[in-house]
Amino acid sequence: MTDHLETTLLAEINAADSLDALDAVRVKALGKKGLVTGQMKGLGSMSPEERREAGPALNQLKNRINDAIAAKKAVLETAALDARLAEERLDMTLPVSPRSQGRIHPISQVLDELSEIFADLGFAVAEGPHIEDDFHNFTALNIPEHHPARQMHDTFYMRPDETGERKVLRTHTSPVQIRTMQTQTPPIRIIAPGRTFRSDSDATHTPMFHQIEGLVIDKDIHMGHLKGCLEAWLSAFFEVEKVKMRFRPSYFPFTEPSAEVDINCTLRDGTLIVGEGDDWLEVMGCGMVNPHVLTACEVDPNIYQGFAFGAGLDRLAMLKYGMTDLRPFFESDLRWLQHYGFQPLSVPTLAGGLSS
Ligand code: 2NM
Repeated sequence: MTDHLETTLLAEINAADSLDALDAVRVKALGKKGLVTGQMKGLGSMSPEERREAGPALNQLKNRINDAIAAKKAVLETAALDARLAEERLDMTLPVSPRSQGRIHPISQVLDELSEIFADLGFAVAEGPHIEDDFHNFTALNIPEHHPARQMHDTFYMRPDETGERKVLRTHTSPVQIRTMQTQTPPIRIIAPGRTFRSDSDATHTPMFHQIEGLVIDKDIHMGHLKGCLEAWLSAFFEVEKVKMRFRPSYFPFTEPSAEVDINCTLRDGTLIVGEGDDWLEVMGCGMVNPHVLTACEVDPNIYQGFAFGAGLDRLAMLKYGMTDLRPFFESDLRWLQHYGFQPLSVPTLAGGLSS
């Protein structure tokens, strides 16, 4: 009886072709109303002698059925996994789905380009506070109180502090140069890029804008060095062999002599082309650092001279990349950024550095 049952069950286990079918056999044999379970229940009505013989035999049968089910289950699971692996193949040649990506703001882009160009020329990048004291923003730059140049700057003043001192939002990055001259000994070669503030607002002026200034202090520095330096970075920045420049005499309190610099350009089909044609475009101011400025920073003008220059970073970005309105630079409109911004990892955006 048991032998026949075992043979039948083992055959059914062996024939089970899915985990569900195998489970059905398990229930049929060992479930609450299963065949083996039923036989075990019958032990209760046997005589002790019969039970002593039938009990162990039934237990062993139950164990063998259990083992057979476990073995078959392992076989079926392996087969199921193999089938899934064969079916669910990844196609590595499929293109990845596009993900939206941020853009580099044109100001950041242009600053990166200029930092690289000036690094090639041996300049370090210097920074300083946006809220400045009167000395660093004006007095040290040879702009004394009641000097008309102070009115020129449309300064934002902070509320006076306990001592009555009125700090300002820096109107240019020149105070960074002052701080550098106060704390470092020449030779000095720095650029000072950053935010600046003037109470002014139209299509080409925003109350906050960006400047990049440069300063070189050393022995025997003259205007030839200034001219060579400007020619090198303007050519590299506008990506032309050699930019044609024009120096127009000008006035700044902090430089003497002072000049405004134009570059040669032309407008073709609405786009600006630098280095061709016979139009001129003003791009910056410059000059030899006024001895009064050196003295204010405790640099001896009998030993050291230097040149300085300043340009609008936003304006340089507009000229190079063709924006006509400055205001959207600071409106955080993602559509504008998608259009004028730069891909973080695209290769041809960084300046190629200086040729030759
Ligand atoms: C300009 C034009 C000319 C300038 C001068 C100095 C300093 F601190 F050395 F005196 N910093 N920046 C300078 C000179 C800035 O911007 C149009």
